[in-house]
Amino acid sequence: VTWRFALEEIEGSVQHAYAEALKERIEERSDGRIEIDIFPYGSLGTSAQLTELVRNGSISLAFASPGHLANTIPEVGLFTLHYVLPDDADVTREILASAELLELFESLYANQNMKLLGFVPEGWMAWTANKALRSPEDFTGQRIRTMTSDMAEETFRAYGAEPSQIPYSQVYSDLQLRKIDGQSNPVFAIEEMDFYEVQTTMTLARPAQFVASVVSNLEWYDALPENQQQWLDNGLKDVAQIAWETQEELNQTRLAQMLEGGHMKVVRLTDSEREAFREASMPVRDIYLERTGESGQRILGRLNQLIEQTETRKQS
Ligand code: 6CS
Repeated sequence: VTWRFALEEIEGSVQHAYAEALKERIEERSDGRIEIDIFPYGSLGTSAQLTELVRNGSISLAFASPGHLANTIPEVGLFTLHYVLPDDADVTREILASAELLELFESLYANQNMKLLGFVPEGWMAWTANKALRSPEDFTGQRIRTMTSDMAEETFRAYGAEPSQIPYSQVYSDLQLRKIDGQSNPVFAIEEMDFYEVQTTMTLARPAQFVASVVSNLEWYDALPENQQQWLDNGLKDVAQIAWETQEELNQTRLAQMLEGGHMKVVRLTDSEREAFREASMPVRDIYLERTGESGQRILGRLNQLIEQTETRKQS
């Protein structure tokens, strides 16, 4: 049998490394009875289209980034909020890998005919533009590209920007043609999508991790023979760690590459500069809660508990 796995990123990306690692494990464990066919970004469609293909069963597995998925599942808009997850990368990694967090979202995905298989952090979001973005005021009037959901726009609107939703594949040309002034993505992606060629400045504000989710078609997953389901579940656990290490490495080496190339100015925000953004982003939590009601309240509350528990455990 062949499992089709569709990516929202091109070859050489974090998602690609994840898919390759999963493919290797599953093909090995199944003694070649299962083959995984990987479709890098561009071969099948935009993120929103990939989600449709999973939901209708045309493909078995796909990445679905919350920034694109939040119109379908408002609660995942959580991951578009800024300064919600802790600064400590280890705490964030643990929380995103925890069964407790997955459980909070499982039924929301299931209602859309998807099985939520995991959350994959891909590194800190960085902002690029043709100027430094040191304060919310610097965003005034900036046309900022966001992922394709209404929730993804809200934080940038709170900063005073003019956000617009654009598919990933269109970002480079829109920057080049100056239809937009800036965008937000992890460092590795800014390098591999060549955004640095058409932007002068990258601002490192560490506002949020880029978080993707891995999904499958729900009926497909439920119909898998038990041993295949186990290979998949175990494979996913193994590759979580690999994905984490890959993103760390890619984000570091590609930052160094872009710095060496002298393509962009890189600005790192101080703690007090970050604090101003944190404050400006707070009202967006109310917008999230308005759109998600009790369900979002439960998720945000439980997330804060998980953060506290994990931080206390780490300290002791
Ligand atoms: O900005 C985006 O749309 C995309 N960015 C990354 C790093 N992965 C997938 C997502 O669709």
